[in-house]
Amino acid sequence: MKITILLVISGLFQLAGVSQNPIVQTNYTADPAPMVHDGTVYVYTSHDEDSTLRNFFTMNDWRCYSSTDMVNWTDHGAVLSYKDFSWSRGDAWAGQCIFRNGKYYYYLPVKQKNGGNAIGVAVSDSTTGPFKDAIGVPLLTGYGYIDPTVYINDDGQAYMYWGNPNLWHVKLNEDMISYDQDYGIKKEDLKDENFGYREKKIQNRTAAYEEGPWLFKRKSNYYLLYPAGGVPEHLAYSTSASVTGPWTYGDTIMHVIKDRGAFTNHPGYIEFKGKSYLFYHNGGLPGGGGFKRSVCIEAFEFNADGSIPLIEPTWDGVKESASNLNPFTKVQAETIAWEEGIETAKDEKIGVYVTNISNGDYIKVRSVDFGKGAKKFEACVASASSGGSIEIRVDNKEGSLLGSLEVANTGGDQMWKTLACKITKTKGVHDVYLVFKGGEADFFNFDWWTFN
Ligand code: FUB
Repeated sequence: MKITILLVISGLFQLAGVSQNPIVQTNYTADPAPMVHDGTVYVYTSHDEDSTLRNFFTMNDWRCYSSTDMVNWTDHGAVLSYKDFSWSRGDAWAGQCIFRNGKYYYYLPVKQKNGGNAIGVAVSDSTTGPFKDAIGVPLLTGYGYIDPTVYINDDGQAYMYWGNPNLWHVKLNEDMISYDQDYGIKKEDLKDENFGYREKKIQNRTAAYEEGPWLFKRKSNYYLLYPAGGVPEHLAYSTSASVTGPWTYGDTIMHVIKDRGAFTNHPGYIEFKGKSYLFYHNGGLPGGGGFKRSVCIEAFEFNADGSIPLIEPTWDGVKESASNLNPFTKVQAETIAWEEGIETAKDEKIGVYVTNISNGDYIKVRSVDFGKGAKKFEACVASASSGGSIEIRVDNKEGSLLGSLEVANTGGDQMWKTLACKITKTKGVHDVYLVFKGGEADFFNFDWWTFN
């Protein structure tokens, strides 16, 4: 998605350069499912296609992004498609990935070939896939079986909740690919005191609970976050002393988003480096809306009594990075705090790289720690055209020019070469802007960069 032109058309200048929400600008992303693993945050998202078909959710695959600082997100591309479930015909909706016994289990709702709802489970040896259908058949099938959330309790028992308009749960077996048939499928009684008062009463729906549950434990309380209300959805929560309820309605966490919201919302929660973060989605990117959503994040603090405050959706998003970025290792070019104009692509050999680069496009990387000083910039690039250059600037897009790397034709857009240029010695922590300059559109592909 070429964002520059669209920004001008829609007048969304406040998005450019200063904000952190939506956290991904290269794709429409929705239904965030964050997971903290080995000091890194992974956010698994569903993916609204650029072209919406039949005025409905047009969703074919799931994507993954990671960060160690909550402001720079590395794009890992699509990690699974509904086509990887041979029994599915589409609708790659909201899922969640969880780690157990050295493997990553990803629970996903899709449509079966016969049109019914189903939840599948995929497995991988790596956080970023590739994931494969773990059992070759749906894990669960039934009307309204969407939006699974999985939590492993302190005693090792895993639970999965899901559903719209009902809310069900099962106990997953230790193998994570089957469930306890004796315990069966439990259905919540959706009463106001448990899941909030629904103002707009409609058939089959009693309390405010709508869909998209997110289950976690904090201190001695279990929390269920969920979209509520009817549409447009707000976010609300319930708590319990037990993972299986009874649940007590808490309150609204986020009102219906008025400024470029979507008619859905979808919560995810993590604690990372001592801070609490709410993940959600809006329709905030240019061209965005109900079927073209974008993942956002807000940092927040629980109230002293464990209740969740009302959280404002903002364009700033996460203001403080959780740590600085080390520029002296290879940094993937698709590690981005904010960008304009570029796109990402995935190749079996090279992985994800930045592509579709034109004059004036840029990538911003936040909180880069140059320490005692950097004097050289290196980048791995491939160009089939007359090339262009990468201007290395700090603090803003027009900030001090540290140096410029000239990129000539390398013999093909997959003929990768490492090029280097000297830069003005730079110390301390800065936001880095890699600003692309050149005559032709699409002038090179960009895999990684480093300073030394
Ligand atoms: O993304 C498709 C559906 O919209 C999800 O499954 C729901 O949670 C809602 O966000």
